[in-house]
Amino acid sequence: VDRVLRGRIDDRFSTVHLGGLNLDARAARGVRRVKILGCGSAYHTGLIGAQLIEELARIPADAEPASEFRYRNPVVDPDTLYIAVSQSGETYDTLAAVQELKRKGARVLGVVNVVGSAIARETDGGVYVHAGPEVCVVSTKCFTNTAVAFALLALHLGRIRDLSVADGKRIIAGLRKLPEQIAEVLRGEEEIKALAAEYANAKSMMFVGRVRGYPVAREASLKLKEVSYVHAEAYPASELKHGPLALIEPEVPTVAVLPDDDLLEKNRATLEEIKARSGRILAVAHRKQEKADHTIVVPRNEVELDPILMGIPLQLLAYHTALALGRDIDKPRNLAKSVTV
Ligand code: F1P
Repeated sequence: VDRVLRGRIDDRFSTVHLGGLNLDARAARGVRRVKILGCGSAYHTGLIGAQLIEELARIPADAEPASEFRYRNPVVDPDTLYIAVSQSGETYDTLAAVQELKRKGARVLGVVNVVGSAIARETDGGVYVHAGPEVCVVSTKCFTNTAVAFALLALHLGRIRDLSVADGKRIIAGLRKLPEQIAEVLRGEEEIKALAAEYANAKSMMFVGRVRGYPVAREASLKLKEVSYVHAEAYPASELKHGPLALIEPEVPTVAVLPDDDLLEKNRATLEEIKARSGRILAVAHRKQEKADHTIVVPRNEVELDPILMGIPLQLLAYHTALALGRDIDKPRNLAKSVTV
């Protein structure tokens, strides 16, 4: 995270320097909508990015799997800013979506880790994520850094539009705190290892979150599947009652992501619904949750930045679940570093 922040923040004016963005203030003011495209973890960081852009820059934004977008003859709108997200910069579905957009005359930016990769070359500009060349098959560091890159981009767009200096300062202070807070979460590894041993034999795992917690729940579910091969599902918390509650039983524990934001009470009601069906609950929250069987407590930051920090203990949970089950985490089955077909 230090690397993605380095040299990019101007504290005096609470602004951000994103050298390769290629989007001047006039163009940034003309953006009416943002559409983010990526696959797998990259799509999930896109969901976080879309929320950050809506919250900090007040531009309507959403994310879609690039692998769907490319096949549906999308309407391409000149006032929409398209953003392609990719760790490797080579994922074929994402590249194909970018090429389709370029053919239709769209402006496309990249949020990419690998410098000079195909997606970095094809896009009009963008933000490098600087997660380092040593990233593994399964996105972890890159996931976190991409989310931080989106926070920088959202802050940048927000300050050009109508984000106040005070809010800019608040977000910048939050970003600066992240490296130490991440270190603090990592210091809790032994506790997470013990929890992983406890939950590793689950028949299936449910992951839920509401708004800021939802992309985190999706990513945690994917991470668990990718490295441990434990079946997992992720739902927006309010969707539980529209069907998936039927799956809740003691052998199907739920991981609930509950930031201390204005939705906490609603999220607690979800825990009650799960408990009423004898479901076990592992909460990730800013304070101990009485309804949960276990809580992993993460440090507080600015609410907009919660998804960045809350994902990290769940990456560790997936990692230790995989180890507890004897999986080879460096060579997860059926997975390549970049999916180029
Ligand atoms: C996209 C992705 C990764 C996933 C795996 C397969 O890669 O879906 O999120 O962990 O490596 O590919 P990328 O476009 O971010 O390189």
